[in-house]
Formats: sequence, C-alpha cells, structure tokens
Amino acid sequence: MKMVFRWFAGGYDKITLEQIRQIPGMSGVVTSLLDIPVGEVWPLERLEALKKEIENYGLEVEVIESVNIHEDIKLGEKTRDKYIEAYIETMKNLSQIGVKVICYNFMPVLDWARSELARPLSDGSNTMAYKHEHILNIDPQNLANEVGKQSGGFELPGWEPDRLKEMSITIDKYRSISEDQYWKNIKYFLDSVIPYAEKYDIKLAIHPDDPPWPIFNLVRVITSRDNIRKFLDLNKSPYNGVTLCTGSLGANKNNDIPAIIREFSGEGRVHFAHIRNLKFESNKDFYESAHLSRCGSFDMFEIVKAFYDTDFTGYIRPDHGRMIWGETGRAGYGLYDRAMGATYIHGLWEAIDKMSR
Ligand SMILES: [Mn+2]
Repeated sequence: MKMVFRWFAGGYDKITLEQIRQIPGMSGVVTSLLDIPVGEVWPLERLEALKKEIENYGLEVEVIESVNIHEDIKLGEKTRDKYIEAYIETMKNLSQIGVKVICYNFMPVLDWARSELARPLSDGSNTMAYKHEHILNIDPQNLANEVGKQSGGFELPGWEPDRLKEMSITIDKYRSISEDQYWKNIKYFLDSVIPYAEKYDIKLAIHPDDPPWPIFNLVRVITSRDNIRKFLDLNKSPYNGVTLCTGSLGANKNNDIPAIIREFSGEGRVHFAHIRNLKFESNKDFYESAHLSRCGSFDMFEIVKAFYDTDFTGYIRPDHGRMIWGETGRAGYGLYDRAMGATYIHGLWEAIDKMSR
C-alpha cells in the first residue's frame, strides 16, 4: 500500500508540496491538470514539468484524479470517438511520466453532490453534509449556484465551470438514454481504452457515484456490489478496475463496505482507495465526520483490515476532511484533518500488520 494525498496542481491549491511532504508516510500526490478542458489531450511538456515540480519535494506522481470523460462519450454520441482518441493520447502521455493509475467517473453531468459545504459541528469544526430532502427539492442549476456560493472561490473538482455552463442542455440529452443504453456506452468506452491501458501499463479505476442513488432523475450506475460486478464484467482485463471510495459507496447503508473490499480487492480489481468516514443522521442524510471509527458510522478497522487481508498493493488516500483549527480553503480538502486521517490509517495498518505476524 502506498499513501498519497490529493493536491490541486497549477495554483489551484493553497496547500503546498512542502506541507504535504511533512505528513508522515506520504509517498506522493494525486493530482490533475484542472485547466485543460475535458476532451482535450494533456500535453506531455506540461506533465513533465508537473512531475519535476512534485519530485523536487521527494513526492511521486503515480495517480491522476481525474481525467474526466467527455459527456459525448457518456451519451454515446457520434463524436465520442474523437474524445476517446484524445483520452488514449492523454493516457500515453501520462504513462511517459510514470503514472500508474487514473481515477475517473461515469456520472452524468454532475459529479458528487452535497447540500452543504460547511456545516458547523459542535466542536467548532465544519464539514460537508448531505440532506436528501434538500437535493430532492432543488433543481440542478440552483444546486450548482449554491455550491458556487459556498465554495469560497475554489474551483471544486466535479463542479468545474465549463461543466456547469451548459448543464441544463446536457441534462435534457440524458432524458432519452435508458440505463441499458448507458451501460452500453460504458462498455464501448472500456473496450476502446482498456487495450491501451494494458499497452501503456496504466490502470483505470472508476470512482463510484456519489451519492450512490439517482439524483435529478439522472441514471447512476456505480452504486453497489452488484453493479460493480456488472461493471467489471463488461471488460475483464485487470486494467479495468475501481477506486473504492468508502464514503461514496457507504452512503447507502445496504452496501457492506468491508465485504465489497474483500471481494474486489481480493480479485486485484481495486487500484485506488479513498478512505473516509460518515456520520448518518437519518436514512439518507449524513455529514462527513473525522476519520476515526468513533467519530462516524463506519468501522474503519474493518475497512483497513479488508484491504490488508487482500494484500492490497494499490494507493490509498485519506478522502475528504473537515475544516479544523480555523483553516479555510477548498471544501473537503483542508490540510489538517486529512493529514490526521492519513496518520490514523497508517496506524491501523501498522497495528494489523504486526498483529498478523
Ligand atoms: Mn471518493
């Protein structure tokens, strides 16, 4: 297992590589080129400069999150082939700087959704929260406006302005696509890119839908054990894998996260893990708690043990954290709480490792 930390390159982060290198046990960063519009090739010169910048701090850049999928690919439009070609070209360039894993998602139009970006908690910290009733009663454009207002000027991954510009038009296009057709569009993408993933030795790791149920009547597919199985069976190459995000999948209480990890990590199909905890408030309402088991609703020991027991050799990053100690910045991506999350995960891993000998 290698511990990594998400860092927004290109001036999009107030957290520095100098700070990240001082977090105990951190092997590298997970990053992306946020300024390149979806569907365009990531230039090799930019990637080489990025690698140099990161390696100057003794950190690796082996995981990219995310290379986003153009809506035309998700929608299965005729123009998808040119965007798939660009995707393959980007994969090739990433392989040349030593990238091993690409995280992406196949959520229509909108990425993750929360109703609040800075819910105050009783200890004075604040965190992201999800209230189902609120999401049911708001239209996507208004939600995007709300998220924009709360984001403190930071571009949020998944809510990039170029994605939101034509949101209502794109959402309309999805209305005519059945779930069955959507799965076919995923398979078309996988069958086109996976042979190149093998050739360039880059593993693709799809991120689950967040939350793992339909919102705004848009299809959601990577939501459960059964659907992950269906997804992995679309293309059985080990290069076709998943990013196991405990918080996204775990928002549905029917998802037994340690069991899902054991099954798919045991088959070598989990290449990347996002580990975080949630605190449920009611059936579908939750806030993102500190990583410790006692702070949330998940058994983090069982989660880490499931990875350990299946000889997980991929990458783990602490996922979202709260804002603590007066820190401000991009929601979910402060320095302090995520750093403590990473150290906690390391502690669990070391204890399990030593107890297992
Ligand atoms: Mn995640």
